[in-house]
Amino acid sequence: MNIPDELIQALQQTARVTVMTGAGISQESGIPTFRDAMEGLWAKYDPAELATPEAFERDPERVTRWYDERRMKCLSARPNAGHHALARMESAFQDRGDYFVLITQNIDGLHRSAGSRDVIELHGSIRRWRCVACNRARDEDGGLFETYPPRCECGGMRRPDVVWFGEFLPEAAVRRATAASLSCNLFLSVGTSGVVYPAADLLNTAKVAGAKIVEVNPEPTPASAFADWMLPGRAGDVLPKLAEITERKRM
Ligand code: BJW
Ligand code: ZN
Repeated sequence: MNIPDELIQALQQTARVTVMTGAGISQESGIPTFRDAMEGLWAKYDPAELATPEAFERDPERVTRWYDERRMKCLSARPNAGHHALARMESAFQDRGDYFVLITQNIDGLHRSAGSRDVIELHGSIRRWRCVACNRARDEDGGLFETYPPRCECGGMRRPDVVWFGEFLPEAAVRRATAASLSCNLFLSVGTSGVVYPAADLLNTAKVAGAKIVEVNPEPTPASAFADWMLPGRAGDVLPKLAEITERKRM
């Protein structure tokens, strides 16, 4: 797939880029996307029904077991060419004193593993677990928990520090993501269906503020109609090309 000339120019002349990623970028690392059918043991459950505070209240054992198995999958996953390309773009932009912000809806931590230094995690992290009673949180990088739900020293139940439907997103992350969307002149939306709010609104925020919109996705989404450039393809194929174009400017 060829990158249109006007986009090449925009990438090389633009001093302010904001990128937002979704589950599609990690699909090539073997992590199923949210709206794909879940595999194996969990194929019969609808993720949208497990990712709620109500589901956790009803059946904390089932919900924490599901998240713990997904945590294992995320810990053993390796970042792919798409994640690495975004880390390279961050360096290229920052080295020349330009502005680059990476926002992700993903909870898998793969952008950091790929070397991205500054990542705004809108939906939290599956590695971090917190107590619902005393709020104490810590990263969990070891094997599966022994009991479900896992328990805090205080006796309270622990849950993944992710954002479920009906919960508020972390305030600082939303503030930074909104500012980045308002102030960029190129906004890249990568591997997201764009149906979950308020993340989906960031693209509109950028558009209304005057940014050009680029979408990278093998399938059209509701956002495709707003995009100035729709690059149909996998993140791992398209993003390395964009990174290479960005890096070429430095020379
Ligand atoms: C590839 C590819 C490849 C495949 N390369 N691409 C306004 C309107 C309507 C509803 C609402 C609204 N405002 C709020 C709501 C309610 C709700 C919501 O949005 N509902 C909609 C579903 C209708 N939002 C919320 O509840 C949010 N909270 C909130 O608004 O608080 C305020 C409030 C409080 C109280 C009452 C009312 C309001 C919270 C949302 C939290 C979302 N959490 C999840 C789960 C995280 C933990 C977990 O993983 O289990 O986050 S849901 C899930 O969706 C996950 C994802 O981050 C998120 C987005 O999904 P994503 O990343 O787009 O993945 P997919 O699978 O949908 O798409 C993958 C895409 O990749 C596809 O397009 C593929 O084609 C593509 N792809 N391979 C590139 N190789
Ligand atoms: Zn506790």
